[in-house]
Amino acid sequence: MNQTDLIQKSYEIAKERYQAVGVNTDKALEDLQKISISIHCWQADDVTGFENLGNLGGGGIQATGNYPGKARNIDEIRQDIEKVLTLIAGNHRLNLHAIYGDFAGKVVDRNEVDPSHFASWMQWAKEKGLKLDFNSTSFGHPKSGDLTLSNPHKEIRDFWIEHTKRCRAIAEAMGQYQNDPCIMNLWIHDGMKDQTVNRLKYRAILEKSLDEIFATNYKNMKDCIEAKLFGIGLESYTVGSYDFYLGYGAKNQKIVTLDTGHFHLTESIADKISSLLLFTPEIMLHVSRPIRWDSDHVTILNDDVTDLAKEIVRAEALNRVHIGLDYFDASINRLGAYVIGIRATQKAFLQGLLEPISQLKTYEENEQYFERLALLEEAKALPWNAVWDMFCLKNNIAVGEDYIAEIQQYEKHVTSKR
Ligand code: RNT
Ligand code: ZN
Repeated sequence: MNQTDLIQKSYEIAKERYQAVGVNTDKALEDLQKISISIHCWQADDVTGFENLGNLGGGGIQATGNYPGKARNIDEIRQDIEKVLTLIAGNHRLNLHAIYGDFAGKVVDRNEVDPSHFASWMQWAKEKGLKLDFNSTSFGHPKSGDLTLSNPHKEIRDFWIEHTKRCRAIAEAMGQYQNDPCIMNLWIHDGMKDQTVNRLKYRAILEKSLDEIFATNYKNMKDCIEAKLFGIGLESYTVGSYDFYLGYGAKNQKIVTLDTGHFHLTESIADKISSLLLFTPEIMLHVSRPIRWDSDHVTILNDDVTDLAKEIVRAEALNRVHIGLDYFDASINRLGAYVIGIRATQKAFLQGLLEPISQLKTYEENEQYFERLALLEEAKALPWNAVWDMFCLKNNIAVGEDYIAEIQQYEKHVTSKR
């Protein structure tokens, strides 16, 4: 039997099996098709960007590994993303950082960025059917230090306030151009290495800086704010902690970004969804994978990600949750890393869409907790992979592990020559 026939046959069997538990696989496929993932541009080049400011120094973030072939300029990053798009199904978004502007060889400091530096991105994205999202960049700059928006020195703080305000204006221009809100994420690394005595002071400064940044109302962009547990070299105190941003977001109706790599390892990110849905307007996700101290390994299909996806589907919140990826692994083929992470995230959502939710909810309402647990257990092993293969087949993209060979070819002909 050829591959297509095999997939179709398996799908028909899976479809019947799912019908027995009240799940419509055709509907799940339709719903999966509508889920957009915001693909982070920074996996392509280890979060380097295209500024012409010389060697910046200044920390805040770090990719590890030196696998050959990283994108060195805008043309290469676009070429790589285009290749990735041929290996995944669905309509997606591209998430840009401010350091990825089209600066055309000019020196443009962070407090000088404006929408014109992103005009070519907007055009390119439109041609490729991608929508854009955006991020301010406060790391990797001589003025980054340990404190940016929470810096007591007005001059440094104002520099970053100006940068972030400009980024919001850029996001607004993107949203207007693409006729769809651009989601702008704000993450800063601010913190201290050792015991911090006046913890309130820096948080109060950050609150004031944010108020100033958000004073302008825009129609075509949405703000989100991202917390972190700690940064390397800033282990004792993180100004923008989860409590801080949760409070700020609830009070000021801003979207809180949940980066799955930014919490204590035993903390359930899935369980945060239903609380955020009650108190903040929407949710932004950075789907990642924490390993010990590193929060940025390639996303894979693990319980954390499937629990998260299931929770969102169970809460019927797909229209209020923006799904983005955030990892940067420089130790393996970078395009391969994209495809693994995007496919894993889609598989997690497919599993969520294929859950026998109405039966599970009925059991719960009737306090039939044995039945609920039993069905949850059985549902884990239902043939979701046959539905996944059908998704790939219908979208005319590589099925199963077939994409490995395609990435190898691209590496042979393109990235290995860089
Ligand atoms: C860092 C945050 C942040 C960055 C990107 C590059 O810990 O997760 O989202 O990864 O902005
Ligand atoms: Zn993140």
